[in-house]
Amino acid sequence: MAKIIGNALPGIPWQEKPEGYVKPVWRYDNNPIIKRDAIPTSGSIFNSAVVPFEDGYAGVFRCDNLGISMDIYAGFSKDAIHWEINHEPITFVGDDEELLARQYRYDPRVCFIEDRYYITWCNGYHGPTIGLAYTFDFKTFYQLENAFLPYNRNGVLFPRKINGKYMMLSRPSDTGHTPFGDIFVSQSPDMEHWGHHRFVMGKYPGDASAWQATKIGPGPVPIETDEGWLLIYHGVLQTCNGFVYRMGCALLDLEQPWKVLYRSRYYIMGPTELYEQNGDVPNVVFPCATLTDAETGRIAIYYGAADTVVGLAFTTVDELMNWMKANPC
Ligand code: BMA
Repeated sequence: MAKIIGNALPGIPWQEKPEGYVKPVWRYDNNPIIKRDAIPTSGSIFNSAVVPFEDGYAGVFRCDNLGISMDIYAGFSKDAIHWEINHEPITFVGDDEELLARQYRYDPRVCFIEDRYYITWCNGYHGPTIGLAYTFDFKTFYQLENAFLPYNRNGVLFPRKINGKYMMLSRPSDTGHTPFGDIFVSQSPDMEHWGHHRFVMGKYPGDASAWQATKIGPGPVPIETDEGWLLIYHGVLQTCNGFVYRMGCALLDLEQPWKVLYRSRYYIMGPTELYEQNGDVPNVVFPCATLTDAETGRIAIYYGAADTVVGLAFTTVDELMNWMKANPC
């Protein structure tokens, strides 16, 4: 049995795997948990991130408003299923007006490190790059320097320093709906200067794992286990009907996370439900966060569905480890 290294969180959302179900990830039976119009001005709420906070949970939510302006909003919950999302987007404080000027913000991730919650997101700055900020209370958000030059998406921090350095996964890209993309890791002594970039893994060549043949990108904050960093990521296949986004998993070396120990040949979840196949962008499941319970190995996955709503799904550390090891790339 693999062990999650982290806090016991017995209160996270959970449902047992349905009898006879053979896949490694199963959905919450009352999905989607956040509807597209959960706040008055939202046209869709999807790729979003949640964390344990105080005696409940907090989150940062991607809401595209009725002008299709993409922004990120703070929200709070007692049970991590029913959410109160602020009606106004996050405003950041900081020293540099140029940095604070908003173009667009989307696909947030939230990562608790040491004493604060870091937010990363896809930040418009003459093209998409990785915005970075921190908060202690989900009320005041301090914006830091963008991590990288454009063009980049899917900045995902590791939840602790590794060999004395902060580490961030990302997916260098281009200006548009990038038809390519591999995962890299970058290192920083101070959350400002990022370097020592290392290639982690790329799109899969050939048809043995075609669900990840076009591009891949990191999803939730990696989960530390005694066997390595468990990474849930998205993989994309370009079809004659557009991109299809699915979820997969990989295990990265604890000390050198650019070394891939396992990678699943089969996806762990794809868009098969109506709310995943049908929406503003059909056939998308896009994971951005997990809640984990170290005691039981339970994992709750938060994902955007069809770029329209937020879904919740469940798995365990052993389900994913066994799946990867039984079906390696
Ligand atoms: C990606 C990002 C995601 C989105 C996905 C599917 O390029 O823009 O926000 O969920 O496309 O449209």
